[in-house]
Amino acid sequence: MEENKKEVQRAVLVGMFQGLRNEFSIEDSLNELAELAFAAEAEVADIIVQNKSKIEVATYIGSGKVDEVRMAVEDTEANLVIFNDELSGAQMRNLEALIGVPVIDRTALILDIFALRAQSKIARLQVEYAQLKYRLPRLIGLNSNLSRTGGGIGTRGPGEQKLEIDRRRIQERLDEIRKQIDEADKNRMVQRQMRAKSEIPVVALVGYTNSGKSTVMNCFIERSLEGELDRQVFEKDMLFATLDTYNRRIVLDDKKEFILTDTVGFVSKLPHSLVTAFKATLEEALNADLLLHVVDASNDSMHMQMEVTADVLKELKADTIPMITVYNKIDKGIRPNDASEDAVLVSAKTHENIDVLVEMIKSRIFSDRKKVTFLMPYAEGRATSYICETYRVEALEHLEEGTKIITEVSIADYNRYSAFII
Ligand SMILES: Nc1nc2c(ncn2[C@@H]2O[C@H](COP(=O)(O)OP(=O)(O)OP(=O)(O)O)[C@@H](O)[C@H]2O)c(=O)[nH]1
Ligand SMILES: [Mg+2]
Repeated sequence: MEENKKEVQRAVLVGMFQGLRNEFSIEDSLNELAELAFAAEAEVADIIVQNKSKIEVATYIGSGKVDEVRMAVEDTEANLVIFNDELSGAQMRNLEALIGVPVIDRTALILDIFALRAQSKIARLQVEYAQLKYRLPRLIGLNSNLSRTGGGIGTRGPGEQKLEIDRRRIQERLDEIRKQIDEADKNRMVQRQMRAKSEIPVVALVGYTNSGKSTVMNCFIERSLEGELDRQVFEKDMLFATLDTYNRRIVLDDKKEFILTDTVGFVSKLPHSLVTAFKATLEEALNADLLLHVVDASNDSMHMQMEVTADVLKELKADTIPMITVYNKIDKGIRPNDASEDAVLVSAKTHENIDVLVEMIKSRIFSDRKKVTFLMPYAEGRATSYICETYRVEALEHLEEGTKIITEVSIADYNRYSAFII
């Protein structure tokens, strides 16, 4: 991966203005693209915008704009063009022929950053899977004279040498990775079931990349009674600092405990293949009892970022999990107006209001437990096994009339099975 990396990549960014979406202006969108390029270790040489709603089938942008891009590339001695929207293989090939340097799109760029950052075996497999899925339908579009196998954005990552192997081999590799990912999923499932058994609630941090999820996580680790201080997670001012899911046991001052999960951040136009590939690790978050949606309150694009996060959560079917909106970075002076009782303004940096957040979490994950003694008739086998699997059973006895179970259950289950309470 390293050998050809010395050459600095200088990129011309190209965006098409297609009307306002999510209050996200083309400028904001291209600024974010510039940050993504920076995260992939490229310099931005120039930015070109096309104000047009119609997409050219062959080249995405109009022919005049293609000329403009080509001249910008020549003027700035750029060696890469990055489009803000997804291109087809044919569009890439046509554009490369006209412009003379490799052309990639936002999706390839994001995949590349993930490839650079992926550390764990599972994250690397997931990224490779997403990259191959992205490349498969674009194979025909690749220009052999502008060889992409030499390194650089769009070609890096665990799968880079495999770029030009044929479809069948790619498909075989996809199946192989799928198997390994499924295997890892199984292990995770077992762990999760063990946790469910032990009845420790799970709280997951979700949100836009760079919003401060890992920093919030570290706040909690510092406060945890049973110190796992040595197990702080990586926080950094860069996009996609976290690619793996991290679980930490947090013990609050009243000895109540929960599992806190840190997850990969989201970004606008997050490639679908990545969402699918990361679904398994994200599912960890999806199974949480409570989500903490961390928002960077100091960011101009805060509302758009919140919307993107909401959309991804919806796609992952996690939008029904109770959620607290954590407006972070208020030390920077911006305090959003959100009077909802599910919102809190904090600074993970100065720890301001973290105690308020702790109380909110407590009231949501520990409030609805009720100690109860059931006498479950033997005809209610399914309900009995549900209770035994879901909760920690303190005592269980088989009597003549049924199974006597002493446990603590949620209010919902308390009401649902109230007929069997003795
Ligand atoms: N001023 C200020 N900076 C913060 C605060 N919380 C986090 N940061 C900074 O924001 C940057 C991103 O923080 P992370 O915790 O890595 O963000 P993340 O959401 O985990 O990001 P990804 O893992 O990339 O999705 C770091 O430079 C943090 O130091 C805060 O409350 N105030
Ligand atoms: Mg992080």
